[in-house]
Amino acid sequence: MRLLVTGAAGFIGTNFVRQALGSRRERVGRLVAVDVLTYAGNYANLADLDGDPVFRFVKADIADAPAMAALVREERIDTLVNFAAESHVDRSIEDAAPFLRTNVHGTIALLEAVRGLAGFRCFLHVSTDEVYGTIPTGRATEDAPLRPSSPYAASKAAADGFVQAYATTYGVPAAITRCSNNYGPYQFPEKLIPLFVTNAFAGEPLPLYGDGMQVRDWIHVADHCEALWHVLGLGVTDAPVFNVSAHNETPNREVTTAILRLTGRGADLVRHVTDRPGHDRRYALDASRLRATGWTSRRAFADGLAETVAWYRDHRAWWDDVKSGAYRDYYERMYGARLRTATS
Ligand code: NAD
Ligand code: TDX
Repeated sequence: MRLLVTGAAGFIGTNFVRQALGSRRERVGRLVAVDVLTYAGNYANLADLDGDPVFRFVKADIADAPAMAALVREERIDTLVNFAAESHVDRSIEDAAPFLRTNVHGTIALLEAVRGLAGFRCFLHVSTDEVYGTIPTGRATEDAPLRPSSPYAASKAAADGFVQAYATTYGVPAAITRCSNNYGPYQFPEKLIPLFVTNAFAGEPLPLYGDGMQVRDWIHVADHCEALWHVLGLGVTDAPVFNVSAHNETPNREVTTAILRLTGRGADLVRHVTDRPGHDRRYALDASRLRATGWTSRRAFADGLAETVAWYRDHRAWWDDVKSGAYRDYYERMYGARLRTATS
């Protein structure tokens, strides 16, 4: 495979690239990692791979259409995995514009880059369960209507539509995965689990939105990455959608209690803060379609969470660095006033 991985220095991209050059190495002839290094991208995650003869890191913007077209030709790319995105719901509520630019225009620029490319085999587009909106009961199948609630989710739903349109109209070989909430090493501490784990270790408050009874369907990032390899191995090309889930719906309060136990902290750190506007109450995905092809998640949530907490305990320098500078402004903007008026 001659792979282009976008968003490679982010959370899931990093885990995917490290898996590619580790356990999946025999499948990889070339791996070009593209990332523009926004606040969420961290070159340090990949720095030790520099010097590996199959690996190349390129700092570039996926929305730069000429740069993407030149790169896929120069590197004779046959497989593209698109992780690059603005990925945080709360930031999309502050400002939707970067979400439209990267998640929609960026995806179109990548689709244009591979349209008609000789030898191209698959555009694997990494999407999300958020496109279905809240799921009050049961689990969403791939045929559920798209009802995005946040600007982030709307941009991801739009990008999914463009991938399907390019497959149908221009014959770009493609597949789409929609995964539930990931957790694991290298996740930026704006998302629930790494935020609460790092705050707990630092003895800082845990800002739980609303009543904390919102449900998310957690999957370990390594299980998600294995599902992506599995889909690449299916040889599908007409932009089918595959939900990816460990069928592990858990209320945020329960996740918080587990984090407090694993970090040795008490419930006095929890603050009930003003809820996120438009907050989806429950996500739950039905992954039967992918499971019927032979994939299954392998990591139990209790074990995966314990390992993840241990990773953050052992990588304090990584998150101390990430939580400095602009992060402090973000944190004050997002949580300052809410924490000052919170109930415990
Ligand atoms: P992340 O925010 O940790 O990483 C995103 C990466 O994309 C960063 O390294 C960033 O620098 C890069 N990037 C942003 N804009 C770019 C641009 N214009 N050009 C090049 N690079 C750019 O996100 P993540 O959690 O790793 O998510 C990766 C993908 O998986 C996203 O598409 C997201 O929608 C999807 N997804 C995430 C989850 C989850 O729980 N984290 C679940 C389902 C799907
Ligand atoms: O400080 C917080 N307090 C809190 O109660 C944060 C950051 C979150 N929450 C709640 C909101 C959600 O119910 O925790 C839950 C998880 O929140 P996030 O980590 O922000 O994730 P979510 O909004 O569910 O979206 C995630 O899953 C799907 C990723 O951010 C997306 O990129 C992915 O597509």
